[in-house]
Amino acid sequence: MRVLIVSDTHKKHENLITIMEKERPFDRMIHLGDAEGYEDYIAELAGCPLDIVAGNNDFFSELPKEKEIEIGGLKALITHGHYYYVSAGLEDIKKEARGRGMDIVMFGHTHRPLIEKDHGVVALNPGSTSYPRQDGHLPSYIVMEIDANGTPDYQLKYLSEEEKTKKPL
Ligand SMILES: [Mn+2]
Repeated sequence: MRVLIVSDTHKKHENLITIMEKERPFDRMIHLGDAEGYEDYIAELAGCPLDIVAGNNDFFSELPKEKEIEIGGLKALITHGHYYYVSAGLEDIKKEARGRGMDIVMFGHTHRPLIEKDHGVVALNPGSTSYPRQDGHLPSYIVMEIDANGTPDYQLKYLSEEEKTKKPL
């Protein structure tokens, strides 16, 4: 199974579309918030099951604040991250995930990608497809692949300078 994980699209979809075309086929997609009302549009683009949560900019959204999902036998907590103050550090969110017996916790909000394994919990942040804040400022995302034995692999990926949109965001 192949899962595309993105976050923080903020109403700009050019890079997201490029990422989807590059990474197809994928079986499932996860969006970690700040879709800003475009969740139905993004689900249509994805053309596969989409799990999506509300971000801090999703003011009038009926999306859930967080979800516990199962991916290929692994338990994952998905949430935007602001309720766990991820901009200040990952202690709270990792503690919450560990307390709930999660294998994986996925979040966004910081616009800085990260893959971190800590005491049995994998923390994933795909960064932002639209407004990257890490060094280099390339749009980022994560591809999770689970092989036939149920072993997960996580790849943090970036669009190149050539691939990213030239339109001013
Ligand atoms: Mn955001």
